[in-house]
Amino acid sequence: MKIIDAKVIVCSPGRNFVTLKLITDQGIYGLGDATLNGRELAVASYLQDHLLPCLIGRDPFQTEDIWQYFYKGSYWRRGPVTMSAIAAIDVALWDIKAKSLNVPLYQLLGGKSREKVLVYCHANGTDTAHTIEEVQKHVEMGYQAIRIQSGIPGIRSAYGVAGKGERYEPAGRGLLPKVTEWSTEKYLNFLPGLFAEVRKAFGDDLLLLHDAHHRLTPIEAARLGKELEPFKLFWLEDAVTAELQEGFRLIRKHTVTPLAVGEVFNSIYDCQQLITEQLIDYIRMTIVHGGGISPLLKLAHLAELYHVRTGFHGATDLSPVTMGTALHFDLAIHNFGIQEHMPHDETTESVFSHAYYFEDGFMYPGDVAGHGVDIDENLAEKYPYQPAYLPVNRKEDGTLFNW
Ligand code: EZ4
Ligand code: CO
Repeated sequence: MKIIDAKVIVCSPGRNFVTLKLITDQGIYGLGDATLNGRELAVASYLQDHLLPCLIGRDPFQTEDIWQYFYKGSYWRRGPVTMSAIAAIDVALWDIKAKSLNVPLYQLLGGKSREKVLVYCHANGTDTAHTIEEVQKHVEMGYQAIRIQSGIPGIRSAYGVAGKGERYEPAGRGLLPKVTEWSTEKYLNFLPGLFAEVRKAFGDDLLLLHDAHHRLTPIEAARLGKELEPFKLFWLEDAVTAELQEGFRLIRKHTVTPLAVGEVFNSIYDCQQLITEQLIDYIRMTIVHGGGISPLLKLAHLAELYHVRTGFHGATDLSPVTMGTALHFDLAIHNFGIQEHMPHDETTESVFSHAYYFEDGFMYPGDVAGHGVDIDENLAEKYPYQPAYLPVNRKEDGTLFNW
């Protein structure tokens, strides 16, 4: 079998996505996601101009050699643009392999280690009362694990919160990023009270998560982790920025609140110390930004040795192709923890058909051959790329801060 053609499809059905289609001489094709929020065209060019010409004529079953060819062979390693491009190729190749063998992708990754995939959703409100309403809504939908974010008194805009009645979407359309506002002091003073109210309203069984979105220093995160201990979080996510992996040692010394990190990581070397020193509990680096299935399998197996479980990123800027692929991965690996599920809007769903589905708090990848996600290219053409960016964040005095 040979790859004879490759196409990069950039579209914006509700939000921007970059999708790679690899076509073989036997009529079988595979799809991969190459979406990097706010940097979509850079990845599209990296694929189109630099990688795809080298793929024509290759045997799609050689997933490992092709991965190494683009990783080691480029000389310039790592980085989100490079790794998202390689991921798209890798996922499309695994899709082709599974389709050719006529098996669902999870069969190639170890087979079923479980029957269904535990997912968490997002409940976000403008204040405590609204957040509790949103939690209630998601409990009624069957979710057993819920990430909780809320507006903070005295701050104009908080991370992860939509306007009342609107859907939360991280990227905003337009040529300039939106600017949000931040105060660590107000946040730290508010958050424990929010979780106290949520626990009081919903009891102990509901799994609760929270994303601090890289906004704290290690000692601030230690304080927050300690103050949240009575409310037994499933995890505290992205407590600090993680370029400095040993920052997590300090948090760990002070709190037993479980820690998750990694949605911006793109290499196993971004988290090898976090894993081998057991400084975290969940690793969030996911298939699209981490270079694909091939390296993520290595990461999951390394993490398994150190009691670290997976909790893959699954926001709307990861396309349905990544969601479907992640669900096969989650079903197969032994040290799966939880999967983020932020449903795509109807326009996205109309362009990407998929075999995966949600039922009673769990997701299922479906049993069709491959990863089970397809794209309607004619419909995709009706939604051309539109510039859109993640926000930037400033403290109340104007200092640029982590978003
Ligand atoms: O920052 O999707 O856990 N989810 C998140 C998201 C991400 C955006 C950007 O990739 O933190 O809001
Ligand atoms: Co996050």
